[in-house]
Amino acid sequence: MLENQISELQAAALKRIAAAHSADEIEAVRVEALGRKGALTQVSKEMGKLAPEERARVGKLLNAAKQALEQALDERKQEFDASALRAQLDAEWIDLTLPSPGPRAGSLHPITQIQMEIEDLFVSLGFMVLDGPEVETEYHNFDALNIPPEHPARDSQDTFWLTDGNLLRTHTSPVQVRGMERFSPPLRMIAPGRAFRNESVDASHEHTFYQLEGMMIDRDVSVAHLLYFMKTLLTEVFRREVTVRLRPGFFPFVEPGFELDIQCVICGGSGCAVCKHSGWVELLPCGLVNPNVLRISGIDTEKWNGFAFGLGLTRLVMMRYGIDDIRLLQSGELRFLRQF
Ligand code: FA5
Repeated sequence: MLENQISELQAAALKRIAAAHSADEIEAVRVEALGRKGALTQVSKEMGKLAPEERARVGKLLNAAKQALEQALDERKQEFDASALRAQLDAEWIDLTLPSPGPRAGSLHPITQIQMEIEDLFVSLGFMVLDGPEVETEYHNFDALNIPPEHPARDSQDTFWLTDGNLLRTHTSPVQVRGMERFSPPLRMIAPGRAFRNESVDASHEHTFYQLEGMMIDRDVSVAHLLYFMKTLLTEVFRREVTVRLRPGFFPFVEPGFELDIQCVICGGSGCAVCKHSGWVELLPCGLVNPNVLRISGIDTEKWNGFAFGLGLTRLVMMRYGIDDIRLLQSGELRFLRQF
């Protein structure tokens, strides 16, 4: 009786194994035939009731059936595993002979982009682009710009002094002095670069920021020349009408001196954190070069005069792109930088 049952169970299970479509189906057959509650396991429980010699015979048959099923199950499982692996390899196939896509291309920082645009503009107007050191002498940063040690104007620029008496330049104006030392008039120069001030950082102030200095020395330079160049600069950068205002400004190295402010483009003039709720952003201090400055650098003030300006390049970039917090520009945040 039991022998027939074993043979039938074995035949039925082998048939199902052969017809299986997936590894899951194979596993189901294994559980149903050989599992703890499986059909063959039930049969082996019945064997206790048999006479000893019969038990040995049936036991042998049962073991043979189990072995046959295990083998069939393993073979089919291997087939399914192999075809799953093939499918995975096909899906993940890559051609290693293709050239590598290379690192993702970056882009120029928005400050660099605008700096380059302004350089192109001024070069087309006959200006040289000069560079100067970020670690400056007290002489170039202050004295030669008509700011002697006791002058209160020194206090308006919180300075990072170095232990050797030098300093981190507080503005790009010392490059004016270096330009006058190296070249004789007529002279047209701009000098973009970083400036450093020991001030508390907020939406519109950084300790490290960019300025772009400009200077023109020639015969009979007037405020009209200065305004022409400032207007040309702003029209080029903004490519649209922007509202500006000119008010008197004091800098010991210019006389007369002006502050050219731009109406805040972040809030349209109604007031926000960037313009400190005034509606205007200080952008472009400028003026006619104080004759003392020319004299200190050995220029004959009977023959020559000039204008100078110190554009707040970082603030200009904020106005051009509507960036409402200066700290974003030096955050290194790629999600921000990828927009430019
Ligand atoms: C100067 O630094 C003068 N050297 C400019 C100058 C040059 C005047 C030539 C006349 C002739 P001021 O301290 O205002 O001036 O700074 C110039 C501009 O730099 C400001 O209008 C502002 O746009 C920008 N700026 C100043 N401080 C900061 C700061 N902490 N963060 C960002 N931008 C600043």
